[in-house]
Amino acid sequence: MPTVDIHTHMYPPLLMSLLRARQQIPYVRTFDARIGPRLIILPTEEASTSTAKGRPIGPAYFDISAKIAFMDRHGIDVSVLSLANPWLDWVASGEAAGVARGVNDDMEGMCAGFEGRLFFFGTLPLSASEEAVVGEVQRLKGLKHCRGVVMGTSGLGEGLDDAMLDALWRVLEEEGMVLFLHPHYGLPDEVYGPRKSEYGHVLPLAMGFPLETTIAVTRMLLSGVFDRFPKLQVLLAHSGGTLPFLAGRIESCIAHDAHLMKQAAAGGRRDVWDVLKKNIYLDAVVYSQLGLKAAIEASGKDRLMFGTDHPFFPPLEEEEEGGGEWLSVTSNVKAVRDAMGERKEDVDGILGGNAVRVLRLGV
Ligand code: 5CU
Repeated sequence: MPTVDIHTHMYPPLLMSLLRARQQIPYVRTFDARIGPRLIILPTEEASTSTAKGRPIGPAYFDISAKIAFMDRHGIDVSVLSLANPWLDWVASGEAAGVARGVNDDMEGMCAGFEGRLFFFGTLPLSASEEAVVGEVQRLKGLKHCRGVVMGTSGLGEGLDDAMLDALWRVLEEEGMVLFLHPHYGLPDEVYGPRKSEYGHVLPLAMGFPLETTIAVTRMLLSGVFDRFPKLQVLLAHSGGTLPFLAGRIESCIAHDAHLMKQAAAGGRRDVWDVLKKNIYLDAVVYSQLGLKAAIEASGKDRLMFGTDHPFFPPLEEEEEGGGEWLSVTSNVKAVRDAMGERKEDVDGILGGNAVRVLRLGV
């Protein structure tokens, strides 16, 4: 059974040239030639006055041969690439459709160069018209290596419980395209407190990202997206944030809300457990067997898929970045093996078999 990485990012050539030309977040810039170019993407990063703000950006972010070398080094047979955050959320409305086409064609070209090893989730021009968004999903469906779409939690600007997104949910459902939902914006800066700058990226990445995803998908659930589109398939980054752990609490809060229960009685509301088992796939990017076991309990072992989050979380030691194994990869593989124990078939399923089946990677 092949090992498949379904959570692995790139900024293809067109996007890199746009990021290098920008003055505002997101952008790529060299503040100090001795430390090289930096990628500034997170809202929390811009406030820093350091010339080492953001993160170093090297070929792993944009050069497909670096991706293949990384895959070979870690025994990854197949990768499903996605544009990294913040996708095209920042692109002006009038340009978004063209940029999305360019980025998606770049992705398709990279995949075609490594037949059988690379597939991708396409990117949507969410700041453009509904027609452009729907049209790009339909166009992506016709690209040989595209297996779904990636997007963040802001939707059209008002989050994923926005009824204006129904046209998108509808076309994704109709075309059988998986939606890979990934965080970017985190939580408001104030929650991290006055000493946040002493803790690097830990609070926004370890807490902000997963909570953002949890809130976004809970809003989809509360607004009835999964009732209106019962076949919509959503792959949640980072094992669903905290959704598996908090699902019981979400249901309990709904059961104690008279207004929501009245609506539910009238409209045949599906509960979170049903949605988790029929509409939600979870990646296995959670770095511990405890989190994985919660994900398996919530959605089932057949709905969990291995990922690395490459090229984010490189080793701190430079020589390992070049030639050794990445802790961020080995800890995820170990978590899968620890969680499934002797059940080799289940280990193989999570490491690759589920992705091959769900994303049709064998054809
Ligand atoms: O390290 C980071 O900032 C990130 C990021 O922005 N996106 C991601 O997918 N992982 C880590």
